[in-house]
Amino acid sequence: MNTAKQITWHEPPLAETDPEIFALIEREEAYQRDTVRLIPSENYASRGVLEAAGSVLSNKYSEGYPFKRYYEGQAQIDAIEELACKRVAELFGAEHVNVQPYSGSPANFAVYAAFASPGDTVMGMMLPAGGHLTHGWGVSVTGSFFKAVQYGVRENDHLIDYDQARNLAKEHRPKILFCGATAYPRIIDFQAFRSIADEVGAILVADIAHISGLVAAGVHPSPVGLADVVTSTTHKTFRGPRGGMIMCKKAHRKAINKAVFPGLQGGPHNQTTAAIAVAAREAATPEFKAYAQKIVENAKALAEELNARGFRLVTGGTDNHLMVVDLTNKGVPGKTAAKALDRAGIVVNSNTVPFDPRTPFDPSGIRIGTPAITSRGMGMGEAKRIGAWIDDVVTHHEDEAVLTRIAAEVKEMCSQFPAPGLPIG
Ligand code: DSN
Repeated sequence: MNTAKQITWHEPPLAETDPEIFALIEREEAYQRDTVRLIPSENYASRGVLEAAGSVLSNKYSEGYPFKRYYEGQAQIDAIEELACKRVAELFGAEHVNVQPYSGSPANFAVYAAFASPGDTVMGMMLPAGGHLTHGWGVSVTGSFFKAVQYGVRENDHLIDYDQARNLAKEHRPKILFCGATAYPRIIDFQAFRSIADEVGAILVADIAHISGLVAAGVHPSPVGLADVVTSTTHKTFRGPRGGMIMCKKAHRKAINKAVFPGLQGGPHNQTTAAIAVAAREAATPEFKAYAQKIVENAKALAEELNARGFRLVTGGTDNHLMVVDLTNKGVPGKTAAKALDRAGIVVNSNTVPFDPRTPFDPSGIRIGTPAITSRGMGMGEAKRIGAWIDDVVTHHEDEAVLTRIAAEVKEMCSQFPAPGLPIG
């Protein structure tokens, strides 16, 4: 671990004990340093977050909750978990917090375990409309263990079809109603979902994995206090470690805790818990608020640039950290474009667009987000430059000379914006 204090190790370093893995990590560092990372669910965690996540806390087993463990020797672990929960609760104004879910999917599974039984009806947004696998999509166990009803977006403007959601809820009366998305570029109306859930007596769950950093900073309306349960990963706009968390009303504390442990998981990943605490502290600062605002400004600037260059954006633009670009009019499939962009040092993921005639593995679009470039301090000027590069790559996706030239330009720009958490290379 690379800490500020001088450490003398009695063991040889990883570079000597496992040069293969060491070399791959070094290559990944260079990749993350020299490329423009636009996958909206990725980010750069701070050095502090990485130090906590790579710490000796990984050596501990701590089944249970603070001061009610099945293992001894928990003095530090209890204090760390309490601090993590307290910081997250204060940041979001949550009545109860559980930071033990291993990631976002386990957090969502815990909600099913707490409030539904196999065969019950549940409801969420369909994956091709921008929902998540765990919101009841067929290939997920949430779509096969439960009777999952799926709402989507409107055909004319690709905005969430709240009327359809209400009608389906009234018809099927789900026990759980999920809202939240992984590829939706607009503000989510949590109040509308609250009223739908109330009409049918459903538990309302808001999955804010993508936007939790924006919510913490007040840049996106918060569902905390409106939804019965709020789930999130901790590594996207929140800029923490790979992990998950659940916030809920006090009334649901017992059900949620029991579902996470012993319902679904064993011992929590204490190194992740500590790193979540570090991230929550960072997210409470004025700098983080400014960061979250800049994420959205940069996304809007990039969306404008792409619009001006004839790209078709789902819903026409963005209000948050991401956009989905339908490449049909450019005659380039999403996967082909994403691969060419990667060769040019611009990392995105291919993505289905609403009502996509193509397959999920070879869809019509790409998904682009600005959390990671904003963490490096890039601004609207860089966002617009990136838009121009994306246009060049899509137009010349088979021209390796163009891709190589752009990769060099990207690397040069990246060298001016050191990434948090990475050694200076
Ligand atoms: N985390 C999701 C994303 O990339 O948006 C997928 O589960």
